[in-house]
Amino acid sequence: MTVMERARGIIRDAGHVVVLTGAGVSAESGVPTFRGTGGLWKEHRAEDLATPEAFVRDPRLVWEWYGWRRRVVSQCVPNAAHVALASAARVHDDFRIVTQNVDGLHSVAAADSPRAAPLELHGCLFRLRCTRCGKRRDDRGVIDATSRATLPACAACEGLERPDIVWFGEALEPAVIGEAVALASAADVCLVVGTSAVVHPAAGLADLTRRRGGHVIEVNITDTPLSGTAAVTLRGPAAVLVPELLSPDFPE
Ligand code: BV8
Ligand code: ZN
Repeated sequence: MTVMERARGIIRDAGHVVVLTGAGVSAESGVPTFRGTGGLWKEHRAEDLATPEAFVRDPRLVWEWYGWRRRVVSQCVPNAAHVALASAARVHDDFRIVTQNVDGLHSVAAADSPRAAPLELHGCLFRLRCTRCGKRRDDRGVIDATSRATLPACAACEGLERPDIVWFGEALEPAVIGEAVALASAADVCLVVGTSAVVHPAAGLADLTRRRGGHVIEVNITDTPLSGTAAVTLRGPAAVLVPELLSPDFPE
């Protein structure tokens, strides 16, 4: 039996499936990953810019980075992995997608089906939040980060707006991480796709499934801290392996 056949069997027999994705699921859509070769931007590390301290210190630089990422991501479309995951979530009510990504590509792939909509642990590049009154709004426009005065401002209170994204050192929305923990704890399978599994508390979700007697299946091009305890590790690109794993003969 091949590892793919073993993985397909585990998913076929599963009642509850939770999927945890990271930047690797979007790599073949052209979205730069964090810790791969494209992980740097103008010699800055993501960890240095994606923090509340960096935003207080230099909101213009942080918005320049996010403006660049929004421009890059707005040219990207869901790949075969996003599409296969959305299809499985559409037909199976106990197949939920939890993502660390802020690129919104799972949401685009699920566009017509609320059930296939992902739980976005770390927020979204295309949603802004007012730092003064907390008002949120969806926005796909161009960010003018040429000066502090041109940065996005709240229509309600004129407060400076920030990306509605969870930065390092910031807590995840309690309701969001609470739902993710509940899903992972109840899952028979946690399918982990394209994450280096170094960022917590997201990376800890797979262990919750395993500790409750569930199986972890990992899809990645390299080893990660989860590889040693996964029931099956599928080595290769997500856009190839995920559609094969969830192919049309996915269980009735
Ligand atoms: C918090 C938004 C506390 C930003 C992001 C233990 C417990 C709790 C916290 C911590 C802890 N240990 C450390 C911490 C602190 C920190 C943390 O985890 N640091 C790490 C770096 C050590 N965690 C936090 O700060 C979190 N907050 O804990 O708050 C708290 C509690 C109460 C009150 C106050 C505070 C917040 C974490 C959220 C940070 N924000 N994103 C932005 O995007 O701009 S995380 C960021 O990293 C992205 O969201 C990204 O998704 C995430 C994880 O990275 P990956 O997705 O895994 O991407 P990466 O590039 O690393 O890896 C890509 C993988 O894909 C690789 O494995 C590669 O091999 C693979 N791949 C590549 N191509 C393919 C592929 N696989 C398949 N196919 C391919 N083609
Ligand atoms: Zn406001």
